[in-house]
Amino acid sequence: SIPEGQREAWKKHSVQGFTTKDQFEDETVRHIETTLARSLFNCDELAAYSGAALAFRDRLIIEWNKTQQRQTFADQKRVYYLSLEFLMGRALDNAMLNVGLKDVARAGLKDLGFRIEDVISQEHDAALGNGGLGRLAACFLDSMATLNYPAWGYGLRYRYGIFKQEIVDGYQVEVPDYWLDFNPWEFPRHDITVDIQFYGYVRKEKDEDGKTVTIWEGGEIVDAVAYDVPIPGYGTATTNNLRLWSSKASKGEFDFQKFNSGEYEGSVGDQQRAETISAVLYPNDNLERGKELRLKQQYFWCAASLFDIVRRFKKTKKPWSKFSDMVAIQLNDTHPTLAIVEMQRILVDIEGLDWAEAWSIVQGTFSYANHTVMPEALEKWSVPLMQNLLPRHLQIIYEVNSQFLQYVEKTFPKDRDMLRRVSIIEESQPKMVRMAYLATIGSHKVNGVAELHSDLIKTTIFKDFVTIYGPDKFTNVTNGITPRRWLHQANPKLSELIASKLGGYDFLTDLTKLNKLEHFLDDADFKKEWQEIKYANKVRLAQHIKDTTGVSVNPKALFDIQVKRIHEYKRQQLNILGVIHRYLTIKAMSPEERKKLAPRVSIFGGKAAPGYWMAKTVIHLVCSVGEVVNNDKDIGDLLKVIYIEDYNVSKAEIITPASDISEHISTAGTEASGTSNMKFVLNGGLIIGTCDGANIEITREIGESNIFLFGNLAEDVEDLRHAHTYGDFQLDPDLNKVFEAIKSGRFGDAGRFSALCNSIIEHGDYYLVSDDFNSYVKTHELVDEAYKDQEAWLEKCITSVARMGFFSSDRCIQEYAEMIWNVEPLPPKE
Ligand code: RUG
Repeated sequence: SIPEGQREAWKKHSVQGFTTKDQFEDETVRHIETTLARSLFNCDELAAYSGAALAFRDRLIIEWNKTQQRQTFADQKRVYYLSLEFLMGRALDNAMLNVGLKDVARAGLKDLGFRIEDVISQEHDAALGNGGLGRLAACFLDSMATLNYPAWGYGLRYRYGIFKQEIVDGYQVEVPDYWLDFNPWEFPRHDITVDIQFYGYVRKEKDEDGKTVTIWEGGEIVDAVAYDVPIPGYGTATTNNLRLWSSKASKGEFDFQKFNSGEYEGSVGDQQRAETISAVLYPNDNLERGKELRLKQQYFWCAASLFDIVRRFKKTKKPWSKFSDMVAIQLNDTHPTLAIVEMQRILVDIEGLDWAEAWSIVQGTFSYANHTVMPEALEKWSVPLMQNLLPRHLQIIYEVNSQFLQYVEKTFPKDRDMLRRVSIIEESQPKMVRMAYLATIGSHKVNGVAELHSDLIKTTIFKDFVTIYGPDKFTNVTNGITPRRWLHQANPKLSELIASKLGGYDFLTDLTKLNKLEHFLDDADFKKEWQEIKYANKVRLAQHIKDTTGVSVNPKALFDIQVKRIHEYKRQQLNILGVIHRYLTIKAMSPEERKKLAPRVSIFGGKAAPGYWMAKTVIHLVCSVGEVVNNDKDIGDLLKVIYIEDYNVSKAEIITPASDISEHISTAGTEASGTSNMKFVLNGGLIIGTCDGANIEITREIGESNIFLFGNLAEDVEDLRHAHTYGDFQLDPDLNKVFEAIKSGRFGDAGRFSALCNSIIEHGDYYLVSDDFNSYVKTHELVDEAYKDQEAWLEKCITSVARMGFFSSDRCIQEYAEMIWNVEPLPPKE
């Protein structure tokens, strides 16, 4: 550090960061002219964005520095949130709002000749995630900073985030998303580099004291380089850190001999191989593929993060017995489970602790959030693969398993089959490591992400573990969303209207304050303004649809939206089959009957995993139906079917505020929570949904009369599937008519949809589309009816928003902090 004598001079020059419009303009222009080397003659919107972003980045980094210093000096426990995905979206708007300088920036940009909205929209989304899991991590970062928790996120700095989706001739086409061209939000930390080892072999030897030590050596080394992203809290100076690791060939790895002997390509090849580790995000949501590179990514990131965390702890000079008093590590799903094994390796092999002491530190430190019970999404890694890539880790896993099974054997001697059921190693061909079991055994708490889901994990995948550990190890933390991004940023006018009624923006940090909105249900002016805002949001979305698809939709129509990853369990197929049913019904109606109908726009959006053929077929069916319906003169505005290309966070900010109704219609028991359901309701849209995930708690909070529920319950699903398997399956007659229309070629070549239709008609209808079809269609009729009474509809919307306080991610983080992490906030000094 700087010597005492020079500190005064240093402080005098210390950067303060802008607060006024003039200062903002100074900073922005300075960055445009010097950092970007542009002038007022060639400053376009992108340059204006870059200048403004750099000005805000400077501001954030000042607070970031102070926060990090404060957290280092405080003798206090910290949280580390390990997630393979952080779906952050855009940062500039969020930074402006969180530091409270958006109006300053708006005025400053206007002075400089720009509209703030145009500038903000230049930013490329940071799309390092697939869907709900990654977005949850982003909301949690926002809440942890806002609530002043000393917390860091750890992830991977993918060179390519989730692919960009183009719809070409009604088919999804994937285009790589190279997002790092210009990213002002990250700070490379070339001085923070960790050597990560792969492959090699394990041997034992005696140390000087005659103690046997295990040594892992040989193999290859790859460097992990840290990139830091500041995370500003809302209305607080706390600015936390998200550290993302990027892979690079280790200096020792670059083969100079090869290079000097003219094998330039070979030596560059090694370099490229190392860089591949953090090159791409696997584009699968709720689907695991078991690829070696993915396992490499997981270990690379866990090992680098653990090294960093341990190094930071060691600086405190505290004994290891204090580790879990100072460090909480949260695993976002099983992807970071290797961190548990790596921690045990560090403590035993490197720090020389005995096994039992080390293991109790590990268990005290880690906690694991489960996000799915679906078998295809539960991670398992092949034993031979792990043996080759991480030989020492596999030994540790076997040792953990052996001790665990001994305990089970002793405690439940009568249940022999239990050993097979709970073993971390599945005795299959090849043998597999069950990561969810390893994560459960290595953690002190395991939570599900909505009540139903947390109950389900206890009765299905972790049933035996509840018997073994008792029920207290398992808990629930229902997911939430940050109201800063999902109300204030996405829907500024609604946020302003609410603030005008509640006397300020306190609801943004205490969302339960929204309940006061119920006092205004009789306030005609307020309701009128509310309605006008919803209409303006629909006009904005209609414009986006026009610009991107060429289709004009009537903003007065009922906007019915389903946007999320495309997956059979989420049942976009049920939605589009319902749309076809609606189309056929309208076609058969008399002009008189048609007059009574509320016009509809059915809007879909979402990406399919590139290898998920059935999901891609669903997209194609939606587009094909749209092609026919949208061009049917007979139908006009009564029905339009839209596919919004490349659904991502910034599009969600436009789409979410514009719904009248949104669809959350997964087969009961399959969607762990869902979070877009919360976003839509918070923005004054109603929802149609199954009794699944967080829909159940949303119903409890907002009241049954404010939600359109339908379909079979989770408890009936297994019996229905069983019945289907044994031939007890009757296709719903209305659904049959829909299939007949598809088969007749009405929506193009029927052959393209036959596998999709047959998955329902002939192959057991695993997702119960037929069983739920009638109830789905009937419930949509209720929606139509309800929408006719605009006054009553509006009341439902306002009442629902008023009752959404529970679903703030601030509430989640407080629950995690108190129940699981045992960590206290560290607010900045006034
Ligand atoms: O599918 C779940 C969503 O229901 C949930 O809301 C979200 C956040 O908890 O996580 C999603 N998820 C689950 N994404 N991947 C998985 C399994 O790895």
